[in-house]
This record gives sequence, structure tokens and C-alpha cells, in this order.
Amino acid sequence: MKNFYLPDAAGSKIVTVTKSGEAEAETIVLTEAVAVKETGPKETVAKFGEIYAFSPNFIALRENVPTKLTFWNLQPDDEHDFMLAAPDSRVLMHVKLAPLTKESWVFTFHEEGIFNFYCAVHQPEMNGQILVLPPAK
Ligand SMILES: [Cu+2]
Repeated sequence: MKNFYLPDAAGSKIVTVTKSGEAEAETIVLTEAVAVKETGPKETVAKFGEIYAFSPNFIALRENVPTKLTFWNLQPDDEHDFMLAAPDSRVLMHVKLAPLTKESWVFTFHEEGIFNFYCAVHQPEMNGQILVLPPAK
């Protein structure tokens, strides 16, 4: 059984994550099936296994602007997850994205930088980056 969690007290100084709340922007992130057993190509799946990607896999946000990210797991039979790492590579949160569900969290980043994210189930290919920009002038 995996242990899923949101940022702890130390992590919340870098990014606050809540299940609900007001957001100034929303981005929908899809779990895209790039090459899977149901639709192939068979040769690709045989060589690489099933391949998934986050779409989009690059998201630019501004510091201290609450932004809702809504994940749509489009697969009926595949669990995905979302693991967010700080610029120093420390894992801040890890949440499950169950098959055929939409899950939202409101993210407020308190630091600029590049935050990598991963689906731990589908490594090394299912990744992305959040670029946190300085506040708008
Ligand atoms: Cu995945």
C-alpha cells in the first residue's frame, strides 16, 4: 500500500496545496496514452512497454497565485500518480490519480524555480515541469 501525502509543514513553506479553495487560474492535465496495448502500435509496446505522458507536461505559474491543477486520468485500467519535487529534488507531495477520475488541488507556490513532477508508476517517461515565475509587476 502506497503512502500518499500533501506537503508537510516544511514543504508548505515552498508550496501550499489544498483540496479545494479559490484559484485564479486552472490548468487541466491529461494522462495521455502514447503507446498502449489496446491501441498499439504492437511493435512499440513490445519494445518500450506501455508509454504514457502528462499533457501538458510544462506549466508556467506565478509565485503566490493560487492555481488549480485538475488531473484527468483517462485510462480505465491504469493507475497514475503525481509526485512533485522541489528545486532541490526533495519530494514535496505524492497523490494518487485513480482510473477514470478527475482530481483537483489548488497549488500556491511561495518560491520561484523549476519543480519537476513525475508519475512514479510510469518511469522514466511520464514527467513534467512547473516553472514558477516571479509575481507580475
Ligand atoms: Cu502514470
